This record gives sequence, structure tokens and C-alpha cells, in this order.
Amino acid sequence: METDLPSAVATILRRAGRVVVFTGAGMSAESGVPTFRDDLTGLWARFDAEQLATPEAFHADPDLVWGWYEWRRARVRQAEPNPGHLATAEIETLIPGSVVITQNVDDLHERAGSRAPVHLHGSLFAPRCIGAGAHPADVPDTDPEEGGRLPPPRCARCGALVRPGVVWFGEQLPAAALDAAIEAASTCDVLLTVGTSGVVYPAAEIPRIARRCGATVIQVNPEPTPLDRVCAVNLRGTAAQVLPALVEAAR
Ligand code: BV8
Repeated sequence: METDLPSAVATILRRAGRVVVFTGAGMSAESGVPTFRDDLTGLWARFDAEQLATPEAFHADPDLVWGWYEWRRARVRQAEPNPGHLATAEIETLIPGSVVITQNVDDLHERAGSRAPVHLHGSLFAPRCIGAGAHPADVPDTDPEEGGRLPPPRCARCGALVRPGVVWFGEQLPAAALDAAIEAASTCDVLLTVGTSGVVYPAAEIPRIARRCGATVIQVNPEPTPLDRVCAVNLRGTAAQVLPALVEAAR
């Protein structure tokens, strides 16, 4: 589908020295990875993600929560980066010094060629134990068809339960990632916010910080979000349609 971009957007991007691409779950939707607002299915249908993505849920029912994350990790392993991920990596090549900041816990930006995406909410691929040492854990891949309760493994070094390497609601974001994201947002010329509902904090502050520091904020989302009023331009389209058109225009 031809995406007609306001010509001003092409000029804004072409003149940008430093670009931040800030992404949410909508970035991976066209890779077949459900967004955070999508209804859960199967065993987890009676929950919403915000209930399961908490330390309390894991301690109350480790097998339910670990099974959910392993099923999501298996789904991501089966997914492929979409043209939006590839265009994002292309922006890093076209405009050196650009930074990808993601709220997503999948590895699709990396697999599309993005060099060092900043993961504000951790990763499905970095499980660790809940012991004092937070030891990284090697976890065998599971079959996505299984999709059920699964007892979390025990740490090979200290015997504590292994947990997903993500940031749950009520947990602090990794300080280094948050600092890097704030630094990038404070010093960029353009921030593209792609596929996020902009409701989870402090990540949702990132586009607002960029705007306060004088950057031009451009949103890519088929739906309106609370970020609309922060943006100079709201492109009502999907990541896989709009981002490749943006890159073409910026060449
Ligand atoms: C914390 C990992 C300190 C786990 C996630 C104010 C300040 C600070 C904190 C708070 C605050 N107010 C409230 C809080 C608490 C809380 C919070 O923000 N709650 C919300 C619900 C109000 N924040 C926290 O707890 C954070 N920690 O602040 O620590 C602290 C400590 C104790 C007490 C207080 C404070 C930690 C938050 C991290 C949670 N972990 N993920 C996992 O993945 O399981 S968050 C999770 O939801 C995602 O990672 C993502 O970041 C977030 C939002 O999802 P989105 O990415 O935006 O996706 P969503 O589905 O919502 O929307 C998709 C969008 O894409 C839609 O707009 C749709 O239109 C669009 N779309 C769809 N298809 C496409 C598309 N766009 C483009 N193309 C398409 N094809």
C-alpha cells in the first residue's frame, strides 16, 4: 500500500542529525506478536497482561506466569522481523548516531540489524534467578504449541527459582537503560514514536522529554494515543507500511 507522507516529514528526517526511534508492542504486531493490549488467549484468557506481568503473580503462581513467558518467547522465536524493524535498522545506517529505544521484550530489532537497541523493559531472552546473585540462566527452548503451565527451572548456581528477564509492573527499570534513553531523547533532533499506547511510565516520558528538549516528535500509529498532543506529526498507519516509506523519503 502506497503511503502518502506529508512532504515536510521527508525534509525533517533528511535534515536530522540525531534520530531516536522509540518503539512499543505495535512495532512487532505485523510480525505476528500480539500487542500488550490484545486480549490474551488460551490458558491466560481470563487475565489481562498487567495482572500477569507482576512479581506478585509470579510468586502466587510461578508455573502459570513462567508458562506464559515461555509461550511468548517461543512465539517470538517463530516470528520474523517485519519491514518496520528493517526500516528502523536502515535509519541507523542512513543517520549515524541514531538510537533505538524499545519497550518490547522481543529480539526482533536485533534480528533486523539494529546494533544496540535500549531495552527499557528487559528481554524474554535474559532469564535470571531470583537469588541474591540474579544469576543468568540457560533455559532450553520450549515448543510454542504446548502453551500451558510450566514450572520455572532452578538456578544451576544457587538453586533459586529462575524468572523472566523482563521488568514487571511495580519494578524499577534498569538504571543504565533508562539513563541511556533519557540522554538520547534529550539530545535528538527527531524522535519517531512507533506502535505504543504511551500509557506505561516512566517509558511514556521519553517522547515528552524529547519534545521538551526541542526535538520534533513524529508518531506512527493507526490509532490516536495520549502522545498525539506531544507530536508535531501523527502518521495514521502501521509500522510495516509507514517506516519503509519514511526511509525512502529520507534517502
Ligand atoms: C516503575 C515487560 C518505579 C513485561 C512491561 C508514574 C511514574 C512511574 C510509574 C508509574 C506511574 N504511574 C503508574 C506507574 C506504575 C506502572 C505504570 O506505568 N502503570 C500503567 C499501567 C499506568 N509503571 C511501572 O510499574 C514501571 N515501574 O515505574 O518503577 C515504581 C516502583 C514501584 C511503584 C511505583 C513506581 C514498570 C513498567 C514496566 C512494565 N513492563 N513490559 C512484559 O512484557 O510482560 S510494560 C508493557 O506494556 C510493554 O513493555 C509496554 O511497555 C507497555 C505498553 O505497551 P505498548 O508497547 O504501548 O503496547 P500496547 O499494546 O499498550 O499498545 C500497542 C500500540 O500499538 C497501540 O497504540 C496500537 O494502536 C498500536 N499498534 C497496533 N498495531 C500496530 C500499531 N502501531 C503500529 N503498527 C502496527 N501494526
